[in-house]
Amino acid sequence: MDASGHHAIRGWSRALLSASMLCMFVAYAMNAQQSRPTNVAVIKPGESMTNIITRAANVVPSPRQLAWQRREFIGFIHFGVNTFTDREWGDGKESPDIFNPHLLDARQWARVARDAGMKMLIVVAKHHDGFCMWPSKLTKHSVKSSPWRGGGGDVLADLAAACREFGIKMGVYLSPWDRHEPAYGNSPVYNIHFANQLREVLQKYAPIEEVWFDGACGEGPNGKRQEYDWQLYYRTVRELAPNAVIAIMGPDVRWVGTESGVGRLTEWSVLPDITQDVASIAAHSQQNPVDAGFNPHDLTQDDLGSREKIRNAKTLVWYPAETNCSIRPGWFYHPKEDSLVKTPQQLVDTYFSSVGRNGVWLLNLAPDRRGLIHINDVKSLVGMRAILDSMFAVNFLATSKVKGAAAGKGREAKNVIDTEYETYWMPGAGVTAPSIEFTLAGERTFDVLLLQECIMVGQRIEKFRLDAWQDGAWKEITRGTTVGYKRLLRFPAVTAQKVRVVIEGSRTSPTLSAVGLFKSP
Ligand code: FUL
Repeated sequence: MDASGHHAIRGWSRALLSASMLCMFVAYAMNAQQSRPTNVAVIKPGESMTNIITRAANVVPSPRQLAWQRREFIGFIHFGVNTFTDREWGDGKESPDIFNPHLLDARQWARVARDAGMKMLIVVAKHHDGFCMWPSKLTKHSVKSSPWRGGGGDVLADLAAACREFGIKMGVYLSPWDRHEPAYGNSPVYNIHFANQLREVLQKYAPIEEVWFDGACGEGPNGKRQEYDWQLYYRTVRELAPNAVIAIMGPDVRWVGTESGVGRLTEWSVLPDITQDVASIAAHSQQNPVDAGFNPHDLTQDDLGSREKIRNAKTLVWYPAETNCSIRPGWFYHPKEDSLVKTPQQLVDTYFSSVGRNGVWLLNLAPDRRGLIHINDVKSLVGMRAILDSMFAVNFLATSKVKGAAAGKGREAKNVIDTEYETYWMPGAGVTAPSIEFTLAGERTFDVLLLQECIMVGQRIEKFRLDAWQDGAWKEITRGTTVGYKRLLRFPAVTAQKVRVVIEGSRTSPTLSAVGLFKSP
């Protein structure tokens, strides 16, 4: 994405197989798919719409995608030479002398993140300016050449230790676009250089759980354009950080399409034609089937995964949304933005528009020139956490009587109010419009609805509503379309003792892992 928030799609390559090769491998791929649920499905030419929809309903996240989704809320750290030049994009000519965060305390970053509820911090190890936050052996342009700690500092090492201490995971952002590196633009040479940088980072600061690749790609110093070898980068990540999701310009996690922290009201995690390389899906069916044929394209439209969109798909892939935004207007720290930090209420709203819309929320923090997260940002995060903790403290359904026809043992309606995500309610086979009813312990006033599908089974719900029993009749309170991993809806407060969730449409028998009703403070 460039500074104006527009995704740079220059340089995205499309690997398309010839039609004949495609047909040759389809049969093989289909068999490979049938053995166990995977995060990719191949559609046979001429397959019926009903079949395609059933296939879509059975695509599931890979284990690493599932672990990532369950983190829900993660943080970004934008910190580097731009912090000292008051810029958003450096040009690579910055002197390392300017980098001196004399009070840098990565423990403060990790503590603030942990206390806010974040489960991971993704640190910018190298931004477009090429200045490395770790003492890379592959360039002099790093913390090693700076006055900070006499050249002995290492931001990544400090953060890795702090994340371990505070029980959160670590991810890295490494910009392929490098405005300092002379080899940039000399494609084969730079690709090896970049893969080796990745290698350094993934080995030295293991375990890394997310690798964030941005699409920006500018001119090299020799005026030549750099062709990125994504396949080499992916192989390097898979080899050294097998649990890491590769995000944005990668096959595991998709950019939601804006930088406002607002996901779609209808957010499908199963998308058509993210990869078209059917042959490689077959060849890699036991491992990373999506990687080799990964085909990044513009995914910013409103509708990415409806029936209409997948009607002509060749492949279907689990490709969930990461919803990013910054706590300040910029990604990097600027003193003039100290008064422009999002308020606790704005952060709560963003929680609803990201996590509450089937996304993982990636919130950026920008440590200042001292190397600390500014007090204004800390206060907003603490305020947000207090609101969310009080809002979700009591689920009024936890003590309710639950009624809903179930597929059988282990799929009972009461599973939606235990606290296990793994247990779920599922109506009988072929029932795509069931409802589930709750009789609360007494009359309660609530204004937040939570729904969760069990995505280990797939994403299926297309349309639902919440009704409350009032004055002798069911009254509609709110409604929505997709659910996915988590859906949160707010509405004007309602008082009732009996409610029901009506699923009005689903791709096949739906599941619900959790249903909750809460009251905002
Ligand atoms: C973009 C970059 O160009 C911005 O500077 C920032 O790092 C953002 C998260 O990604 O593509």
